[in-house]
Amino acid sequence: MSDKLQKIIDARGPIKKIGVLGMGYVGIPAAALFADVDKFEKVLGFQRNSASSGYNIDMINNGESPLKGEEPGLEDLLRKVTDTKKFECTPDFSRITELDAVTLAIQTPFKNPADLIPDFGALIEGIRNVGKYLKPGMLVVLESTITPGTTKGMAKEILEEESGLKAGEDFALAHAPERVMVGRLLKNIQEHDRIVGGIDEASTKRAIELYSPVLTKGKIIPMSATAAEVTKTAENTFRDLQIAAANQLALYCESRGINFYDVRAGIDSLKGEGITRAILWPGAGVGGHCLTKDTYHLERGIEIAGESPLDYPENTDSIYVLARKVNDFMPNHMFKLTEEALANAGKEIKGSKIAMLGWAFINDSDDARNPPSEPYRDLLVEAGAKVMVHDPHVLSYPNVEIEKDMESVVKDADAVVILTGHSEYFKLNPADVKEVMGKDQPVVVDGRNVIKPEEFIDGGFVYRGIGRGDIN
Ligand code: SAJ
Repeated sequence: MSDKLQKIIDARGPIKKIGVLGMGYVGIPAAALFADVDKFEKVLGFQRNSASSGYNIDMINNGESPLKGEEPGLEDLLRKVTDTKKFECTPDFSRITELDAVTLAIQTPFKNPADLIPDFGALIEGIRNVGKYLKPGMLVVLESTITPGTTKGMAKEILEEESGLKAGEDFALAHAPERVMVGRLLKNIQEHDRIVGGIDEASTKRAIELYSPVLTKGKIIPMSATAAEVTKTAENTFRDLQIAAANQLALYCESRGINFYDVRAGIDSLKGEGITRAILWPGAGVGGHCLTKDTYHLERGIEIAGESPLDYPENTDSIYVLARKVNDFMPNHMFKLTEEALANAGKEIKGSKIAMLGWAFINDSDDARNPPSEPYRDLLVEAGAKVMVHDPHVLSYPNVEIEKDMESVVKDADAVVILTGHSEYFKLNPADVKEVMGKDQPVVVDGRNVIKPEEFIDGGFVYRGIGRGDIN
């Protein structure tokens, strides 16, 4: 414990004023919840006044959420904390000097996963802005998902370079990764346990003081900054691995002519005595901003900062990277199923009209970051198909027409292909769909196990489904 830092923090007193950099899916709900804590006096949300997102500032200060999609409770909370001016959004980074703690919730995508190069541009700019106005005794927390080693490495270096202060002596520094999912942002922040990792004990202690008041059901799990970085990247990597395991088993079941869902129910039945066989769900692919990149953060973290050389079987791919490859393969498999089914109906992809149902990467959401639908659509277009896309939630997407009227998309289609498990697709009625398609041998391909195959086959459809080797 750096006594010097603890003394400076004690002299500064309890955290009263907080800043949040990055007014997005993580930063906005986090800032609003901080502002709703009685003992915190003021929260500033920092947003660059850029052409692409400057409009957020006025929206937020009017108590409106610029986030797309349903976020239960967020608008009411935003209105409450902006009406009282407890929460204010500003482009003026110099106001960081007023604060006791600053968090950074900025996207950390990968430029090129193949050679593990992340795009830390926006994060570095944010850290520099904090460094410029950093004062002794302040706490800086990285909430973004980052390569293990970044907090004690790049972040610490930039903050010290910009401020002339020393981390762990003059200011506190920690990593407290976000664990939110769209559609339940506030709930996740309040109810999920919070991993808090300081670069030293004083930093961890100060970060615990910041996050504890926001938690309702969740509890604080303290650890070192690097352990926190590995925890976050690993929890998403493990989820991706579990999904890949389900996808691979589904491909095996297809090749063996059996039903994955029977097998899954069978494996899942082994319970009790602490046995859990959590099998996730196969599907048309893995999208989003998290599972598609966090494996590479973890891999990079081992590659660039391994304390001791990694002991791992020679010339052997990391199972985590292999899992990424299996999950990235699923849109290709959807293409193969579509091709096969059309061939059964005496058709080719070339010249066929394909109705894609679902563009969002996750069900009942408008979030279309890295959607598996995109590589699937690209393969169809390349093969000469006419493609139309329906999604009830996604408003727009670069270079893709997203239709809201499902009938216009399904009309005259040779094949209907389900890519996202939106609730309304569970209600698809074979007779209605067949009528709108107007084909003798309509094709349906189910990438999310949302329809009952028998009903469609009895309705005259050629059916293909992920994992349904018993029917395909
Ligand atoms: N998916 C499957 N099969 C499954 C589960 C998901 O194919 O059984 C697909 C989904 O369709 C989607 C993708 O994987 O395309 C990701 O889905 P997700 O449910 O993991 O959603 P994310 O990426 O928004 O949320 C994950 C969560 N991480 C974990 O549960 C470990 C969430 O808790 C994190 O907060 C989030 O990443 C994040 O921000 O890191």
